[in-house]
Amino acid sequence: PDSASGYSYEECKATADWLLAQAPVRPLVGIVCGSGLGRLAEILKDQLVINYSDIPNFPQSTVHGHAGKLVFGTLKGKPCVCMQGRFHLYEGYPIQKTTMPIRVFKLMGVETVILTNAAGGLNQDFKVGDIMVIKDHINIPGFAGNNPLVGANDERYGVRFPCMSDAYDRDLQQLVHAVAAELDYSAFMQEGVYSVLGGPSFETIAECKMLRLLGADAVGMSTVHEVIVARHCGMRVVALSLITNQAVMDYDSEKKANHEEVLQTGELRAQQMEKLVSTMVSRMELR
Ligand code: 6GU
Repeated sequence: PDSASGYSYEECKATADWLLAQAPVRPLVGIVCGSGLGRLAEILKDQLVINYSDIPNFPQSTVHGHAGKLVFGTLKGKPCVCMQGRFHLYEGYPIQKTTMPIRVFKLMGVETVILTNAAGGLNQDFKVGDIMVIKDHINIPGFAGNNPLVGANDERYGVRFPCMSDAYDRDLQQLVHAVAAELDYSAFMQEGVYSVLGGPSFETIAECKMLRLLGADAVGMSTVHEVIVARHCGMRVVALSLITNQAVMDYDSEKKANHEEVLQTGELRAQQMEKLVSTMVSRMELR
């Protein structure tokens, strides 16, 4: 293959330039909204909303609970772009396609990426509605060779073998916790390790136990591939998981993971997520 992205650098650049030509701002912060968290995009001021279907080269979003819109605007005066709806492996895209928008972020000038997702809690201390600041990840699809950087490396983005031990920016993690304390959210803030699976089926009980043994605190179907691509091209990353349900860990449990519960919990915490992210952005030191 002559491109690691599923799209060439030139295609991503053309998309970025097409967007910048109409965007009201040149974004420095890129935000990705998880399942049930799409309302985050609606708090941007002076918005320009563009449907994914109108953007040259853009993949299309297919999931209920995930709109397919790119929203430009400002948060507390800071120029942002927000993906309302992201792309997942389980939708059937090659993994390089799911992360294409992250490279478009980079080529538009974004320096800091804020990723949100809905996740199942594996850590028994976590409660539904907790917000976990991701401090590390376990990339299960990556173990099987499904990594978004597979293929020829384009040096214009980054190196062949990027470091991931510093993937989640420590200063930004501290910022989330500081902002959460100020907002009086500490009671439902957690930190931990996010493990990603391909989905779309939820985990079996044995798989949940395995992930917990491996050191994972939460499990989901997104984010990690975006983090890898963002770090490869040198953007700072901060990521938040909303614990929308407890992963089922024992055979006596009557509980069953389902998408409706995921969306409902999203609704429950939507306002606090919005406040947390917007306050964080307002405190970020940007160029
Ligand atoms: Cl329990 N598992 C996965 N893989 N993703 C989720 C989830 C569970 N809950 C929300 N998203």
